[in-house]
Amino acid sequence: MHYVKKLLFTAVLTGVAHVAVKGQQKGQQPNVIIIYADDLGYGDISCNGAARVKTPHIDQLASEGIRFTNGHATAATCTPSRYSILTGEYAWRKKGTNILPGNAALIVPTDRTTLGKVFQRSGYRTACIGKWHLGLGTQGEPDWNGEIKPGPLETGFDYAFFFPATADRVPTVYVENHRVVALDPKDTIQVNYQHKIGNEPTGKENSELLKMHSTPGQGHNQTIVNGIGRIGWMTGGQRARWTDESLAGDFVNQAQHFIEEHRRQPFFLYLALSDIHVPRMPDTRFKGKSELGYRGDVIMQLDWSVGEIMKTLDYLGIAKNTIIVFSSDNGPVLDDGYLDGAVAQQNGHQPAGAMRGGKYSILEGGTRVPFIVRWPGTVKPGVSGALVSQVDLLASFAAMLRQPLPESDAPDSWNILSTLLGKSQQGRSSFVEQANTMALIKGDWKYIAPQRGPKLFEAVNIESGLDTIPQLYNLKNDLGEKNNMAAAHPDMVKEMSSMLETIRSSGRSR
Ligand code: NG6
Ligand code: CA
Repeated sequence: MHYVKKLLFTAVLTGVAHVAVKGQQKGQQPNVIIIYADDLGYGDISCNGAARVKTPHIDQLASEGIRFTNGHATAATCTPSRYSILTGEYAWRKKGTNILPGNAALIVPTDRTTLGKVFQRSGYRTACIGKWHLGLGTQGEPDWNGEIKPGPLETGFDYAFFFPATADRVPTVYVENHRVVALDPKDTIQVNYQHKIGNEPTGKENSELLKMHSTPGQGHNQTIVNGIGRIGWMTGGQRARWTDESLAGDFVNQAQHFIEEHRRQPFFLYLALSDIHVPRMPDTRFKGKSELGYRGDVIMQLDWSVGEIMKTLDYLGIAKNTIIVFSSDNGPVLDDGYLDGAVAQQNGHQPAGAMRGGKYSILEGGTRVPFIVRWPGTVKPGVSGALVSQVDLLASFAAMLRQPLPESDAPDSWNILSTLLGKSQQGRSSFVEQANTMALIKGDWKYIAPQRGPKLFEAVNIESGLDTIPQLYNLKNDLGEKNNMAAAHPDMVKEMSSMLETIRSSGRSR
């Protein structure tokens, strides 16, 4: 007994020492982890002012790094923002990059530099874990029961563990590399986005089976999986279906495993968490724990996930050699199709902070999101108001790794490495936002191109920011975009609209 105990004790001691010394080799290129939240608003984290929900781990990340107050996704929805972060190109340059159904073909080019390939070329091991939503296969539907490719492995990742689209879209299964995880070959998967297939209950016909109801008129009432109606119909793959309550834990486990396995070599991890996208169905540890309904609970869950990643780095002794970038793919929404308490229990919480608009909107709430960079010991903690975007990560990390970028690739990704690392307060001088129309930010000014459309997206209760007349705002004095100054500054409107046109027609802004 004594011997066993002693042996165990020694093993633990040497194990830890081993990890701490070996894990953090001097002069090694830093590991990079991008933690990409889904639909998290600027004001949803306490370091950006949220008072009704606490995010201690994200706050810690911010206090140990740089908290950017003018950091952007390129678009106000998921697919285009993710397209941009991985390709370094504005998504509006490429057709078919709006919100994809769950059976769409891959939209990321396989023959161009991607964020993952930048790291691969420098000898990093790369992984994509979490939500994909960039399509799979070449055309038509991918073969869910066979080899699912091309996908992440063909666009820069050595390893991938993900779900295909969104948590509210079928197929609700995990894919590891090219295969659905735990698929029973006798129970093949079929997916359809046009009409019902199979005879499984749907939210529309069997609402008595739902554990969370969809918002009337907002769809989400097709095949029921795990007591939740989804977008799209699916049949088969029973054993392979995920449990929503376990999504966060499953992705964190996979991430921890990847980090631990690659702790001795440089790695790049793109960790695209599903929180806080709908359906918001928190693990029991978080269910009912916030004052804001399930939406607040999954903010706590997201914060927990971030904390687990930070703890893993500490435990392995590689925190100082790991850059973490934390951000979100678009702004916030309360009711995105399910009655999960987000509206009923808003409790004064302002998910977009002081900004107008949110997900789907061209107003600042649409793309200005949490944006934190931490690199302990190298990046001096602070707050930065520099204009930075996720589209710049590709060129910036390429610069860090001294990778030349072909002229034709990543046409909108700017090298702002020194800004991201806090050595410069100067970010991009201009930036294009996308949500049903386009907007150009240049210095303190924002110009929104005229576009017909509803003023309010009623279903989600979010101001669209669309107008048939040009809009011009001074973001420095008017972050809430209340005072349209276009009529008073016709020259500025002319200058900015023609600059936007040049960026559009020239095919590049880098
Ligand atoms: C919308 C869905 C919404 C969400 C969104 C994609 C309806 C009515 N709404 O079409 O629930 O899934 O697509 O969100 O179907 S994103 O964050 O992936 O862009
Ligand atoms: Ca999203």
